Amino acid sequence: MDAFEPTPRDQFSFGLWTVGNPGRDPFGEPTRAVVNPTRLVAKLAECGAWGVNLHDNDLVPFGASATERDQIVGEFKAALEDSGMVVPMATTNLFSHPVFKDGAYTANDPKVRAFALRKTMDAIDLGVELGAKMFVFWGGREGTEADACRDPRSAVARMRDAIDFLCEYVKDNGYDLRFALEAKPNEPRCDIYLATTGHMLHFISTLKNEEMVGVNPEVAHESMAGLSFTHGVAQAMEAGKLFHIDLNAQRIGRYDQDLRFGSEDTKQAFLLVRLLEGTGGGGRYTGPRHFDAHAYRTEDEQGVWDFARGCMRTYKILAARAAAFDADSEVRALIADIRDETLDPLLGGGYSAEKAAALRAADIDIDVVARRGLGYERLDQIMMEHLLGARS
Ligand code: DIG
Ligand code: MN
Ligand code: MN
Repeated sequence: MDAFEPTPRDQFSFGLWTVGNPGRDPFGEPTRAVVNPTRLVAKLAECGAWGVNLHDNDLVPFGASATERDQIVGEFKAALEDSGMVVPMATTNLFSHPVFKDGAYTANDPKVRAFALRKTMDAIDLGVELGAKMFVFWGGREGTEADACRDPRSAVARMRDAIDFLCEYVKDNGYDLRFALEAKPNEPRCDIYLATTGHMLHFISTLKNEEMVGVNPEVAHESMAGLSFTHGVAQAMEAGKLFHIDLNAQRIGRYDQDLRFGSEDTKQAFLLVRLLEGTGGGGRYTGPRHFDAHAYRTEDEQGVWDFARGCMRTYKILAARAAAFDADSEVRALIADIRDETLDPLLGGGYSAEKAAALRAADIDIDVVARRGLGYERLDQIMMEHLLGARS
């Protein structure tokens, strides 16, 4: 087995909707047959994945009877048992059925908001039954085309009411479950509320049970907003709120492409993996490495498994490159912290009048500092050479 062969220890996971994507797009019909969830589980295990995630209706068709639901869930549990796969995360489809055309939790019609809560409670029950410890909320329809349709402040308030209610539902049932909120700026709506991970981090601070709630940033979504995904993930990690992550690839300025991980902006994928793996010295992300992506529409089923293997393999190759980069003595010298025994004590640990006076009295020759070269060209060139395999 080569060094980049995935193992369950890597905690790679895929949604049923990713490897089960039949290749439909807004301009064309499916190019692949629908694959049964039990086969998806077996094939993912064969590829070396650890976990499989699902929306409620990826497994239990909308409107299925209780008997049908129990039979389907029973078969799925058996497939999990046979394959050794786990279900780390579950979520609710609040975007496919036409009833959600004006949103779910933020819809103007209380009947829609009530139905969305009921559907989510059922999906939470299903996720817990399958062993999920994380529940993702992606508000794909929580947005507008005709912006005058509601006061955007009421949308935020309705979202807060829904998440507060569902946190209490989890507590009332004694479930070991946390929530991860996933942002996206647009598509399928012209504008989606709570558009970026930054918006979500503030929103979480306004919740009654904020300790239960974190974020699930997605590469493609922050990139669609023109933002640095790595910086958004870093802020979430620094706040202790990176509860889950959706890995894929995206070309800037395009619709949500959900491409194979690392297949577009390799430099940013490298910097992201370096951050998550902590090879640069910071804390390591310990949650699932979830690929919310799907194969090109051109692919047959074999191509889907090539896609899945490619996501995991690229992640492991980048992790190895990041470890080599941060072990490189020239890199360590270039990014070593600059120490100043006089100024360092003044810069952390809060304010005091003494510190203010000392800052005013400090001898800082800003012209000398301004002339100092930082060596970042050399640093970035070394990184590129590690990435391109010209330096190890
Ligand atoms: C889209 O990026 C969303 C849905 O696929 C799902 O609800 C969520 C979970 O990763 N991501
Ligand atoms: Mn996406
Ligand atoms: Mn996603």
